[in-house]
Amino acid sequence: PFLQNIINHPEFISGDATVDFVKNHPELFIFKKPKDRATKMLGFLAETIVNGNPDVKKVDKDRVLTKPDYHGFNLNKEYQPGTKDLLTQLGPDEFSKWLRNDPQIHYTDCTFRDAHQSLLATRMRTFDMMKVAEAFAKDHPQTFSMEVWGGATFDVCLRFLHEDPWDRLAQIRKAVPNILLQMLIRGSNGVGYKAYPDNLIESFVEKSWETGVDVFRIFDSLNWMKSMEPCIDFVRKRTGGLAEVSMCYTGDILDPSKTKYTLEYYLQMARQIEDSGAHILAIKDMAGLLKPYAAKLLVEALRDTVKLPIHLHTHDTSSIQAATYLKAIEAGVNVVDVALGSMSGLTSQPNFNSMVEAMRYQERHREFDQQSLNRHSNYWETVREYYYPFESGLKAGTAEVYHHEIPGGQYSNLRPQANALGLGDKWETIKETYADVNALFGDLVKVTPSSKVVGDMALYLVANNLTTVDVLERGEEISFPESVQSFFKGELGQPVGGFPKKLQKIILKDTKPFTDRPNEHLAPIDLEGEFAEFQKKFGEQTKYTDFLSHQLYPKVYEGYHQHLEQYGEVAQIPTRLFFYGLQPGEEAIIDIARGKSIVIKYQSLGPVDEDGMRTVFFKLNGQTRNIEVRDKS
Ligand code: 3PY
Ligand code: ZN
Repeated sequence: PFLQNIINHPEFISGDATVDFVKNHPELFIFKKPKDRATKMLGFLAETIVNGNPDVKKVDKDRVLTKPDYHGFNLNKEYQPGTKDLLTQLGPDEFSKWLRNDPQIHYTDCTFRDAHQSLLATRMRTFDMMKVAEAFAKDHPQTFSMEVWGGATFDVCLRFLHEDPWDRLAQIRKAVPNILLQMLIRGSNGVGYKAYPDNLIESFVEKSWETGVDVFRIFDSLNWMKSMEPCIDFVRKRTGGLAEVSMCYTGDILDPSKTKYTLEYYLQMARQIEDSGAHILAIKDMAGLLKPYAAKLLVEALRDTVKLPIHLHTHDTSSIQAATYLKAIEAGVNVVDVALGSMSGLTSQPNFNSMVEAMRYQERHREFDQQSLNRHSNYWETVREYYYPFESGLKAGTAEVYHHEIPGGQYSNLRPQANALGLGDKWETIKETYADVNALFGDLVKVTPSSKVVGDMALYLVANNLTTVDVLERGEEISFPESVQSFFKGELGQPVGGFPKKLQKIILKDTKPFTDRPNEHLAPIDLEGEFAEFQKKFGEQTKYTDFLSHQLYPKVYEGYHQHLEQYGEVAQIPTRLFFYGLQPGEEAIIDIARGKSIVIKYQSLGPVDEDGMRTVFFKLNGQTRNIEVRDKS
């Protein structure tokens, strides 16, 4: 550390250091004793006991959180071969042909990604997944894939859960060696909200495959093919995985008055997707707008138009999407996305357990052990309670979604965002304004990040008591949210049918918009050189995947890194303790490393002293340990 202190000193770096440099800087000799893992973890627990977890806005003291029941999970059986083994055997092109012709319906379980992204603001922790991942893989080897990564999970892992998303993926891969693992990637936006240099996306894709992703569900938030093409090529060239390319479904192909997103529009896009080298075609119905009879029409027409297997994704916000699946299955769809019972429905996917039952005795039925699916669902029912502060509040299906078209994954985020801005009581107006903004922007495909642009604008208008009419009449005086300006500048690409020109001028004022791929304006990153710089700054122990996290989310990564330095790894802390701390007298056993556990007992809490500090009294493996924490209340 001494040498590090010297060479990183500004005076040393600037070349101004003289022979007296060391003598003149006694502070270089002050070394902090590195804390051990257990002490760091106690620091985190003490902080949570005194000040709460800053991510939990309101604690319900009366809520009873019960322990999940593992009774019946049998880990002593062998893994049966599944789709992952088949992909290894056939390779992606042959696998794609096999899937297209396989007569039985396939299921993708989204419990570990989209379900909690859409129900619990993406807060599901690796800890809870790892308790059942192995059992799930052993109990249901006939599952087509498990969606476990990407979308918003990457950001939330680092930002709020203080976990390394790469580590989550690696752990799941280890526990699930037999079933395909799937991720959601936003094309040129990676797992972020903006365009990144192409070579960064390329490296990201390659590392994702190496760490465990098999199926890359690629989409573009404006359905712009040009923006997805590089990502498709990277999957084909850099991985042995499957490029699943999406068309995001919006509007209603059955409505004769709608002329933008018609059946012909989707068929045309599907042809382009086939030509792009996709292995699977995904219909990504992110808001749950695909009605049952529209699904029949669309899937039948797609089966006739392209030779690719078809994978259907939806959200059950309207609560009739199981009917959509039945119609799509009749029409020949190959895979449907579901979530385990207790994590399904509403803004999440349709119910896995019930879909399987609905298909029983039908030609395309695929056999699953229903008792086992229910056991897994029951596990999540108990665990879901731990996440109660993150529930969206939606209690029943709503046909309103056909009007506002808010994606399931955004719905559970927009509401807390509105609350945070003090607009909680204007929720109705916000939904209405969301629809108005969509119309004003020319009727967009709305999915991350384009949906965020519409959401930001809606919140902005409501917060400032403005309407879309005001925007058109006196937009020159309005300073629009950054995401809106960036969108109209073309930084997310080009929307279907182009930008509304008059509005674009109002928003951009004198700035000239792009008309080509925004990534083409970004210089490639010197990955090797930058990684070396990164390690200099964050330490030799950091990995290349940390570097990629930092490239995608610099500020978020810095926060994560700082938390890691201060508190060590917190992913192993059981969820109830992570969010709510321990109760006085409570004892917990925490695995801090493979085969190494510590026993922590929370004894009591001291009063606030004159400096605003409190002492938290613990026993660590039977030894008294006191931790000082500033009381922020
Ligand atoms: C995401 O991009 O996170 C989504 O889930 C889009 O539907
Ligand atoms: Zn989704």
